Amino acid sequence: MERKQRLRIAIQKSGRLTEDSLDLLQRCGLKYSRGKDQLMCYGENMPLDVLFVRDDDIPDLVQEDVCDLGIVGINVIDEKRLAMSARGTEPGFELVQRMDFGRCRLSIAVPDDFAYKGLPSIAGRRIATTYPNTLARFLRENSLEAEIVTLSGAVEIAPRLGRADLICDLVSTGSTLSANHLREVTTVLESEAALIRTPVPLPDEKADWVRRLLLRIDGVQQVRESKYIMLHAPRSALEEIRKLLPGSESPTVIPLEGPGNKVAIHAVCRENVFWETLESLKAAGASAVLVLPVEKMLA
Ligand code: PRT
Ligand code: ZN
Repeated sequence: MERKQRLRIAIQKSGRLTEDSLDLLQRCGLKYSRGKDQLMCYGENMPLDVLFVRDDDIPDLVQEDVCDLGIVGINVIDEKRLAMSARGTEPGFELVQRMDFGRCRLSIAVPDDFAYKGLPSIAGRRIATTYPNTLARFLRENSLEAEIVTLSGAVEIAPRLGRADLICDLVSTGSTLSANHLREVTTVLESEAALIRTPVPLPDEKADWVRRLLLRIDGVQQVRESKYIMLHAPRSALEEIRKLLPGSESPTVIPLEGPGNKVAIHAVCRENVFWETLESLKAAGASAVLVLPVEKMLA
């Protein structure tokens, strides 16, 4: 197949999204040659090639039609969009779907000794961030005026260096904030990884592969949390057990051989099954409980 006929997806070369992005593509059935340390991987069993780049470059690569698709954080997408609209231009990429990884939030954090009494406390202050446009929108939406100090990194040390009074940065566990004597006070944006695509119409064959890939991504995301659960229980406990099974629609109920009124219950749970759930199931009369991972699912 000619190169122009092959889909190209940009993913982060080395960072927080790399492993999950590659894992997703592999779960979608992609087999590729070459290691991920190189710039590009070629799909062996699908007309899909993977380009490894810095995450900040992904929206531009899709916009410039170098890549048809990209996986990047909503934080990067939003900042890019807002920066473009501030310049009066329209982004040349579309958000297709949010992913179930790369979760984090863009938050405002203040030094431990900052007397924070709600949002008005940040008015007139200097806020360090690498997301000036997203922060500006937040300030606008909350009718606040503050000085935005745009940095290219190491935002968390800005207050200690006297460059800012507070910060607006990405947070996941919050341990970086506490290590820097900062505390999170409000969320500006909830983020996770997302798939973007070029708005340019693709030739039929490519468009068809995009459609297939999206269906597979859907399937992968659905099974990630899903579990297949099997157990035995007295028929009288059926109702209670059904209520305990997280996110399952209609379980299969199979009568068991032998005396007594026991049944086997099989169900797909679309949420993770925790030990607490198993303990509750047991308390409700379940025995021989098995929880199995689901490998593939096609609705
Ligand atoms: O080199 P390149 O430019 O590609 O990488 P990068 O350094 O810009 O990005 P990277 O790998 O740090 O993050 C890529 C994307 O992962 C981000 O754009 C977010 O969409 C997402 N993400 C998820 C995060 C975090 N979680 C996260 N915790 N990005 C950054 N962080 C930072 C956070 O700001 C803090 O400094 O990680 C540090 C640890 O966070 P805590 O809260 O767990 O301590
Ligand atoms: Zn980056």
